Amino acid sequence: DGGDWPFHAPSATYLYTVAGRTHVLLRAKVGAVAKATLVLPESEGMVGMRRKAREGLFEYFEAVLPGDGELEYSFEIRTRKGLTRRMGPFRAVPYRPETPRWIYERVFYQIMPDRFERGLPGTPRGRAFHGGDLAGIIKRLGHLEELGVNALYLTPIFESMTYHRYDVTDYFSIDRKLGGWGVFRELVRELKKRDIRLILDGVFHHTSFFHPYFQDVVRNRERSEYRRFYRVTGSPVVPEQFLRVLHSEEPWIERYHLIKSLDWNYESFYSVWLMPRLNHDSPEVRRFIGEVMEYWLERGADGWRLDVAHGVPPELWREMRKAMPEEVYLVGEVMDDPRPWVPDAFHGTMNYPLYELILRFFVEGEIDAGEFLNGLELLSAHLGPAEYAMYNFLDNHDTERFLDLVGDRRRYLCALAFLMTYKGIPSIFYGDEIGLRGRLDGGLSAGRASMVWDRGKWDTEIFETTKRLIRLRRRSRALQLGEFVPVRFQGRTMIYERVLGDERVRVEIRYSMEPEDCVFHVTTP
Ligand code: ARE
Repeated sequence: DGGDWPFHAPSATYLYTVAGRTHVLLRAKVGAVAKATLVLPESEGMVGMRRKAREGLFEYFEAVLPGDGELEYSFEIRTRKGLTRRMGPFRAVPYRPETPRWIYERVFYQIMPDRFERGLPGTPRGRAFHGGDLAGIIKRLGHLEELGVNALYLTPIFESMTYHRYDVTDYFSIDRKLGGWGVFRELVRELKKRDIRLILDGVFHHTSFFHPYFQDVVRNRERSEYRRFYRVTGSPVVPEQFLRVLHSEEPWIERYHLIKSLDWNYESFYSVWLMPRLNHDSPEVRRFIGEVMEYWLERGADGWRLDVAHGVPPELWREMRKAMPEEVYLVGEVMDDPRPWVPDAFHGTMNYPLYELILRFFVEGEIDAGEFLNGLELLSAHLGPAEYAMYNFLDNHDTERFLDLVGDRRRYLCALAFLMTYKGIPSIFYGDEIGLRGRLDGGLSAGRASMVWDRGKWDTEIFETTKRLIRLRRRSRALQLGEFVPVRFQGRTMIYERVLGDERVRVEIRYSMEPEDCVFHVTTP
């Protein structure tokens, strides 16, 4: 019956190339296909397809071939009921993602500047502001070099009122508290000298309430030339009482919380009044975003991490992408299904689906290696070629520290070994490399403790192992771009290889739920 025949089309999802090889995929109803074979022109023969992953009703089959040119092929399908049929022929040029070539050899380091290091004397220090700045980063570039990372992701650095700076008041200037434009220029120079690439955090879902455009809307309402920049939902934009509290003598943090319980008439990020949402349908807003992005690319940034990207229509990002040079790395902060966003709106997204799998396998121990593998392969089938450009992490400024979650140093290092030997661009959140711990009460800012510079307080085993894994990653093209070949995934053991041409790297990771009982080996047979 018709439902037993699988589906294939020569589109990006089912036919693409990476690093000189071609991936061919088929989707079938679970259990319907007994055997799938890729049939190539006579001289090249037949290739058995591997059952890659399953999801609900469907499963995927895959064959990987050397070469990346035009392909002529068909499939031979044997159904569970013993029927055999040819599908095809197809003749197509595999989809080739346009990705900046420099990203593959990179390991990212993420810094939240306020929490890293003070370089300028005299910056005020409190519970919110810890006083880190860009001069502090320059001062510690030696640390980045020693660690071996060669790309940097900075959370926002533009003028704003909070320590995290996700409420931007001026997109064209570097926050004075961070050292301003002069120090930024020096940072860019120092990074270039060391071949460390830089991506910035672009907050274009919302601005600060105190951005001059929104202030103009609050003051002039319908008469404001910026009224179409935001999503005002009624009148007045903010009620009298809101303004009274705002302009009262109370300390800023008191006013911030008092206003929370009032009403206002504009859309905002998660109902945070400080962050009014931009109107992304407006051509002026689109032009503005494009201008800001270009401005900092011209001044030394190599790419953008785009905040709340999933809260902005994908066409806007596609438009931006088209206007940017090919070498600009674009990463969207997308927490759920990445499929609407890659590979055409962004090169990659922050890999939350992978993070979730890692948590379930390494932290909760709730899935076994077999289920973990199925999750990986399913994600791989969804991402296609974009999986090599995803921004992979064990934690970041929005999560708890992985070490706190897993509570076990050995298992932390095993998870790190996995991250460094898997497909996608690995990253380290500042402090992870020294075993920095966060607060254990959870919440959004649990992992944002200040970096510790007293070496006596570092976890040297974590530091040395992190360095070793980064070195391994950077030296091996197979780890960066190789095919992922599962060898054994059973219980809490996984063995896989990464293969690129003649280079073959074998990774073995085993753990039990007993404390400090995890080992990994990375070998080149
Ligand atoms: C602050 C406090 C919070 C408090 C909040 C509201 O830290 O404890 O609840 O205020 O008063 C930035 C700051 C945050 C700040 C926030 C609001 O870094 O510290 O929170 O601004 O002022 C969702 C979004 C996702 C977003 C996360 C945080 O979908 O896009 O929430 N991530 C980005 C940045 C953040 C940044 C912002 C957005 C705002 O990376 O750092 O916050 O510019 C589930 C949901 C997700 C949700 C997630 C929250 O998984 O499915 O949608 O993500 O929980 O972790």
